Amino acid sequence: MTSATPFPVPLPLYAIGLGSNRRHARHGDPRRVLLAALGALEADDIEPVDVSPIITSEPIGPSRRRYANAVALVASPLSPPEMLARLQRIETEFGRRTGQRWSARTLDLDILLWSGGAWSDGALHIPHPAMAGRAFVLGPLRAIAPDWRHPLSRRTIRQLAARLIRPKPVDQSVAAH
Ligand code: A4P
Ligand code: MG
Repeated sequence: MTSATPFPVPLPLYAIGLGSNRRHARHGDPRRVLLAALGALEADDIEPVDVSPIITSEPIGPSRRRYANAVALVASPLSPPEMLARLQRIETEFGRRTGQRWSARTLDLDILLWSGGAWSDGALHIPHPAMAGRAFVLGPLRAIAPDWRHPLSRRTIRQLAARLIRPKPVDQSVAAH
């Protein structure tokens, strides 16, 4: 008798945000950095499922260089802390310099969503706390996972993206004065 289950249990899914606004000596411009990072992400225990188009975006924060951004969906049995450690190892391999927050960086890898839902410990928060306000995250994510629900707000990525780009309705009672 075998202990294998008759149906394979699906692996947890992660949405990983990728960002770069600095050239890498070997890989080249930020867009090529992201392509190389997507390759580095694949491993025995991280299976790529889908990847968004790579967009360029204006920097949010003090850095003046434009970013290349993308989102990858990967399936992996790694726990969230294990996944964070893996992403940080890849950032280091790409020459990420720690120091000033939001400084120009060769590669930034964030865990945006996890199919297990929400996770919070001192060092890691999933969903990524800033994702719902960032077009450079929601745009690429909507291209590959429009129906994924944010586990805290319960809104889909499509809804969150629409809220971000839709102009706020004018409050008529205020506008009348
Ligand atoms: N951390 C907590 N939760 C997470 C998570 N879900 N994923 C902790 C990844 N890390 C998480 O991160 C600092 C610490 O956050 C980590 O040690 C981890 O324990 P970091 O990546 O080392 O520092 P950071 O990136 O400088 O700060 P932060 O707050 O993560 O910045 P963001 O939010 O990543 O923003 N503009 C454009 N257009 N495109 C960008 O990609 N990126 C940033 C950086 C700013 N402006 C940008 C872009
Ligand atoms: Mg980060």
